[in-house]
Amino acid sequence: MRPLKIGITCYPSVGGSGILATALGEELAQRGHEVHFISYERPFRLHAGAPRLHFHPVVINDYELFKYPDYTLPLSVKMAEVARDHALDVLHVHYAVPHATAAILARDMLPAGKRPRVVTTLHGTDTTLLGRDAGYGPAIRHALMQSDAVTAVSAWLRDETHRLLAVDRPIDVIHNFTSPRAPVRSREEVRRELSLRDSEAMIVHLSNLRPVKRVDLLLEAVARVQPREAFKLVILAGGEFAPFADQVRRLGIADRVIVRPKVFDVEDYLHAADLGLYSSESESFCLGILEAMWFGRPNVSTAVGGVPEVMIHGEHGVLVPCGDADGLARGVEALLRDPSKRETFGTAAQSRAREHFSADAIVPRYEALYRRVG
Ligand code: GMT
Repeated sequence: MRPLKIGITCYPSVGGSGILATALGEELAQRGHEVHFISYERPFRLHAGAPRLHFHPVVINDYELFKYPDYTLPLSVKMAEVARDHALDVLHVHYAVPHATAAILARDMLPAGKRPRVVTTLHGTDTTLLGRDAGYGPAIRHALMQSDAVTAVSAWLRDETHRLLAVDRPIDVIHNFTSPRAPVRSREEVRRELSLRDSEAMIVHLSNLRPVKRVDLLLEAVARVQPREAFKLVILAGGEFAPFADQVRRLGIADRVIVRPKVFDVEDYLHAADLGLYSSESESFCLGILEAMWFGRPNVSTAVGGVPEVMIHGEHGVLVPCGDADGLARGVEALLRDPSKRETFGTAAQSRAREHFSADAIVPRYEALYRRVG
């Protein structure tokens, strides 16, 4: 079958949807397709120089008439331009707001026969947060109904979208995947950089620190873990940690928490970690959990949203009720005091990640979808 020409739009900033979209674009290009990223900045994990991968920046003009700079219109114009100039088969947008609306507008700007198919992938708060907002919900619903295909990164998110947005059309579930690079530094080198004692386990948390991640609960849980000198929490921060500094001091855990902002070599830290810890109040999937699983690490997490589709309680780690700081602390303690349980969970987690959530398991699902709507 002939290779496809695929436009991808996503948020280029640190977040799961941009990470997934970037990895998908790179995998599609490696599989012979021509991939065009369209966004206001180059996606932060997009490696330079890969063949068949292109980046088209969207220029936003801040006219004094506008109280707020508009992104949707210049994005739609750039989408139409790239679709026309490169004869795109598909425009695949990640995170519905405002990408799906811009794509529908771009498609409508083009003459019949020159219009790309629009595939919208829902990632989470586009439905669960913005979908509930009366100022966004109807526009999101319209864009989803007008898309040629809609996917969600978990069955939970699919169901939430049907429920919250009354979207009466099929939504395909295509789970996220991860295709991490091999770690560059050894476990020992990373632990040395972090000044971890041999007796200290490394708990890792990767996130953009947005409110939905409940970093306050994460810190509360960590403060309850005993013995307190048995671990360090390493936060790979994709957002500002400063708002949590007072809580760290108040809980007396400043010597237990290490923050590394804007880390790009996450693989080194995941490989060096002993377990992952997540406390979100909502997650359509939680890529951070999957990334730790890929490296054979168990996770302790709140059992919210699509997380139980990623890891199974008692097989790949520990799941506790949403908001349960004590439950998270007890889960961490159970894994810290039992290395063989960590090993068993980690091995099963790695097998699950590499079998169900690898690029080879997932990317062909997107390729088949593109050809189905094409
Ligand atoms: O929905 C968001 O908050 C944005 C997105 C992001 O960029 O961080 O996170 C969502 O997409 C990720 C990739 O599909 C999922 O792993 C996250 O669970 C999901 N976040 C939420 O649902 C809160």
